[in-house]
Amino acid sequence: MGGKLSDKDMDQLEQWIGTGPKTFTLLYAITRDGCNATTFHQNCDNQGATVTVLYNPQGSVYGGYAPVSWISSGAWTNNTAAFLYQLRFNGNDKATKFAIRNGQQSNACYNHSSYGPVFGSGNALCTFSSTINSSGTYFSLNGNMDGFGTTFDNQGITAHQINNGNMNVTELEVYKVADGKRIPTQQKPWRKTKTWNEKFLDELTEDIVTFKPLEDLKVKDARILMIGPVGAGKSSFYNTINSIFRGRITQRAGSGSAEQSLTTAYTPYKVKVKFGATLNFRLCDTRGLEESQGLDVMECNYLLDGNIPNYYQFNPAKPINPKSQGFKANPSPDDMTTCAVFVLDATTLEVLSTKLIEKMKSFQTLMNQKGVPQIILLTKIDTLCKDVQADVSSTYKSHTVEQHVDKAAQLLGLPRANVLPVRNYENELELDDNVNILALISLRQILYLAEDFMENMLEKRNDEETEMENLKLEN
Ligand SMILES: Nc1nc2c(ncn2[C@@H]2O[C@H](COP(=O)(O)OP(=O)(O)O)[C@@H](O)[C@H]2O)c(=O)[nH]1
Ligand SMILES: [Mg+2]
Repeated sequence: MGGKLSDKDMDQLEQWIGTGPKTFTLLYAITRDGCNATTFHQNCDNQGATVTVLYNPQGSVYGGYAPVSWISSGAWTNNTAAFLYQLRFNGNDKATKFAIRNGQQSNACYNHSSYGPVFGSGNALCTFSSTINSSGTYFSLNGNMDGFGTTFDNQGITAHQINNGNMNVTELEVYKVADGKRIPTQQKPWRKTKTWNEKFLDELTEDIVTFKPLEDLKVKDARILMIGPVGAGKSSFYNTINSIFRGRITQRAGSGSAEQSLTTAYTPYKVKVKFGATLNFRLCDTRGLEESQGLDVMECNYLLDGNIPNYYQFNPAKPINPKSQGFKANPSPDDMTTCAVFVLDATTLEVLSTKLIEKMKSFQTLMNQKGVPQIILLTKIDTLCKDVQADVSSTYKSHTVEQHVDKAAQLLGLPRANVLPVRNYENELELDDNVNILALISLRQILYLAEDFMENMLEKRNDEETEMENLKLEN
């Protein structure tokens, strides 16, 4: 396997051949096997129908279809089904089939042990003879297309309009063509993970259940602060995580599509596992990020430092200040935010207002000053991509999701690795392993960053204490 021919190209060739679904197996490639007639015949003789494909440095792709086996006898193939074709010219799609002319079928292909693939009398397409050495980035084939149009119907197109007037190629491939249904080539994931199965789900669950903030820091629960526009899916993310650990769909955080933010209080939700234990982090729901009336920079600052009491009811008309009731003037490490999560709806990235983006950036400035790690949770990827909607396990293979991850990373100037796509539960009655895996991959990453932050905090505190000691000693 592993040829250059794309699925789309195979579809086109299959259509031109016209006798049903076909599989394509790479028999010969000059960059892999060397360019010489002997190897070509060793690999391709007696293999049945084949297609020869030439790729040139100008981005043109063309070749010929041989309906019966290549042989080394010096004989001509007599067959009406042979054809030449072009797929691309100068990098642009240009799909044309050049069928054999009436009465020319006895000159379809020329089989000779010292020649590579040859089509048509007088060289409609003669690829090469003997051995051709690579000239670095390409092979300068010694064939030609001088007789193009004699055996095959050229439809007014010249050889120049197919091979750019030269026989240089970056690759020449010969595929065996057989009846059968192709399995589309598996797309390479743009982000690698372990295989998605029950074992991986168990491993993620275990990592999260055993997560514990550093003992020395006296932090009981790591606070994860969720920030984002109304309707982005903050409450839904908490519900999704809580559902996973409860083993059933839960809806503790009210979610919906109200114009104004449904969530108006600072709610540091905890997550309970099915039988009793509580996990050592809190997912903190805040109110939305509307341009006016939404969470502002001062409030964000207080949230990061841990000044705002649990369940504090935000009041846009009366912003919180150090004199407000419950304001924690001396927050403990347990109150501090250890990781900030920007929750963004993947489908609205393009239409986020500049004001909103600026607001998030001003929050980031604060976070950077305090060293608080930042993550983007990209929600609703199911409505972005049909493949993901059908099967969440294709998230890291979806090109559409990848593009939106890139876009989100650029938006807030974060590394791509800090953008985590998720698909929240929104309309389900039953849990789904793949939805769980995707959500837990994200949550685990968030907890890792929170852990890094706490380690930094501890180191800083220890260093400060040592310095104080040293100062005392000096005096
Ligand atoms: N299809 C889909 N809908 C979602 C997803 N996440 C949230 N929603 C829906 O988006 C709406 C707003 O979600 P919500 O959690 O209330 O947003 P919040 O304002 O940020 O708390 C709700 O109707 C959710 O059901 C998701 O991943 N996929
Ligand atoms: Mg909410």
